[in-house]
Amino acid sequence: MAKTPKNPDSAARPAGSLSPADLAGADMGGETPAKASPIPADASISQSYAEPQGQGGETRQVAEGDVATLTTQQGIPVADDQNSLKQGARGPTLLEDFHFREKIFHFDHERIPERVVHARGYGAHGYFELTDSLADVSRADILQRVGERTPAFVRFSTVAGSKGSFDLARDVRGFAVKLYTKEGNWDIVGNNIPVFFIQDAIKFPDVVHAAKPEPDRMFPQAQTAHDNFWDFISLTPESFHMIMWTMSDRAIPRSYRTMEGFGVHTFRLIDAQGKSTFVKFHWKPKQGLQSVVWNEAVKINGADPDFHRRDLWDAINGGDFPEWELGVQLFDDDFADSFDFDVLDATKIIPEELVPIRVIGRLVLDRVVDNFFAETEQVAFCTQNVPPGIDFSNDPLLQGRNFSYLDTQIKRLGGPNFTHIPINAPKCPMAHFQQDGHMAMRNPKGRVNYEPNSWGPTQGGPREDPVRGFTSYAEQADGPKQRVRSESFADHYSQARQFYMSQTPIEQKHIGDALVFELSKVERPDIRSRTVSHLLNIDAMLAATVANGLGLAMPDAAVAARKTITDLPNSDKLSIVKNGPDSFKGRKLGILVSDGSDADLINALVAAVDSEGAVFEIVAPKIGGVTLSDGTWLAARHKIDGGPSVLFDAVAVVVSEEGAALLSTDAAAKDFVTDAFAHCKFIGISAQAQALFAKAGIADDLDEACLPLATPDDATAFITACRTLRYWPRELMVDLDANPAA
Ligand code: HDE
Repeated sequence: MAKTPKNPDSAARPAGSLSPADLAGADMGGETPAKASPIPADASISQSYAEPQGQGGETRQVAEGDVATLTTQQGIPVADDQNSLKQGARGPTLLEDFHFREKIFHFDHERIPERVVHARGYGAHGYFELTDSLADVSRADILQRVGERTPAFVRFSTVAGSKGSFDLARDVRGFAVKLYTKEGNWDIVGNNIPVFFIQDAIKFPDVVHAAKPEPDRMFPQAQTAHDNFWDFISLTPESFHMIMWTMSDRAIPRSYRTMEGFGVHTFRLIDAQGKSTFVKFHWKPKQGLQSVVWNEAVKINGADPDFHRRDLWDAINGGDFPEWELGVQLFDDDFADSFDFDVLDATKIIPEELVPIRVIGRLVLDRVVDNFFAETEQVAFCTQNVPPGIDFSNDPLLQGRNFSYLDTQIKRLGGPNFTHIPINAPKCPMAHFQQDGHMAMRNPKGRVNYEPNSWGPTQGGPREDPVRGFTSYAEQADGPKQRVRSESFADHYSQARQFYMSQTPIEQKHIGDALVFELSKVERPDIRSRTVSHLLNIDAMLAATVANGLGLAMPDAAVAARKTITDLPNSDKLSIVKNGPDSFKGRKLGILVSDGSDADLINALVAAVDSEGAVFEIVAPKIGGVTLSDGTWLAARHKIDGGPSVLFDAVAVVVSEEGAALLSTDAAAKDFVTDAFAHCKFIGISAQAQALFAKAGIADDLDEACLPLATPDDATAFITACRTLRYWPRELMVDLDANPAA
């Protein structure tokens, strides 16, 4: 926008009718006048509303400065942005007021349709760096040269909730990566769970309708704990492998930074000779895997519905750039033929123990967006965006997606030119004869807009390149035209069982708890019962736990199209707990303090957190902070009511005797410690803080993960202990569901 040294319109303005220059002169430093309060303390409000523009009122002097003039979209300078044009101070508004009409018209059109699924999401920029060349199996340019970096944009999302829903829904997370390669955009539109609910894309509208709020009442929002979802699931045996994952803690991740990502489908890599190798894509977080527990998730949604957004924003802005390794599982037709399951079936994984992962690169997110709408909301991922050297398999889910994503972008972004939006535009040269349409931004010059043409190399425009161009893998396809599901897709339970068996006992408990929770929200007993009948084909103990938790008579097992294979080997890679981080780095300690807190202890804790590469936030009785034992003042980040312990990975309570007495009278302070305890967190406790735990009723239950903070030396031991993340044995002491007799 043009900068003017002085606002030309300021001379004849009434008091309270401010120009941008006035605001900048007041306190905005000339940067973002629109965000400042329109009415300064000394303005006469009544005068501002009553007096027509340019008549009476004091003249405010414009500060000399580099201030942009407010204009309309057409560039017309605006004199008054506070009052619409009226016939008389109390008269009707005039249609002639083009500034008013343009402003309201534009506001009325600010929203675009939210995504049908994955509406709530959060994106960031970064890069992909190749660490191991795949030139042996793919001709894709991005996979050739070790060390080369490719710009990337990633959008994480939940699936079922609408745009304004909360982050900690029990849900699959989208993990969509756009790689701006030199041969065009490559979108790996994946999830944090490597399998899907359905095998054929034609069932997608049904599974999504069933998961979304029920259409008559439009609730529940962002949750699957309702009749329609479980009705559909219990009639769709192929969904049960995915159900094991969504009922596990994978569906309530601690952070986007602590999730894996998966391309889900089998894709193809194609080499320069046209040879195909099957591939599955995996993103492995350097931060390790971590999730929260369900009761914690429920409370986080109230305390900070933007928990995952804030976490990513803070980490990147704090210089702690999240990173994932890109791994590939490569296999050929022989493996595919010998595998127990069909590699085209998206309800199946290929265990890493069977086809090891080859790490070929790293993805680093190092820049937040400048504008959420322009980038995160308008980014348009399309599964069909693949460069030469990558190709599709016949997975019927993938084939359906290749239609759906282009289609949905046209609806959402309003026309065929969404590739002209900067976030979607390739960063490599483009040349084609597609033209016109809504909002065309990049319009070709010259006379020729077709080919073949005979206008010669300089005027005739681009030409095909049979060598560099995208060539589909020449797969032989044959067979009758028919609507069938391949027999090789018929095993619905074996891998569900393998997943369940591969979990640690605490993770198995969480799966059982989640099923009981969800089905307890289902009103129809027959749906609950039918769901348990499928669990019997997965594991009898799990089915018994869930039936018991529901107070349900055990039904007969569901009729299975294929008998469950019960001896598939366990895979450690499927457990979160077994793949957690080995440090407290990138995680957050909440420190509850009061006036008189031990300054040496606080300083030692802060130093230990720093040297671990973690972060901390201070929680205090008042947001104004506290005065420590040595007289120094410590700023608070949260007032106790707004900083519950669910926001932190671990907590330390370092209060004075008076502070403990004061906080003992406060329900939020007691919740702070009882929740930290119930969620199996590591807790550091200063000697004086014991009184708070006693008042909260848990002093006698404190265990080995509740560490004393008696002297500054204890701080390092405490932070070292926090590396373990959670002290799971405690859960068995604090949860009714852990007691089989209950
Ligand atoms: Fe999507 N999916 N999907 N999906 N999906 C969309 O595209 C669709 C599926 C995934 O951050 C939509 O731009 C069909 C599997 C992610 O912008 C839509 C089928 C996987 C995102 C669509 C699937 C995904 C979407 C909605 C069944 C994991 C968010 C808005 C065949 C591999 C991308 C949009 C972002 C978004 C269709 C199944 C992942 C409607 C038809 C399986 C991460 O086109």
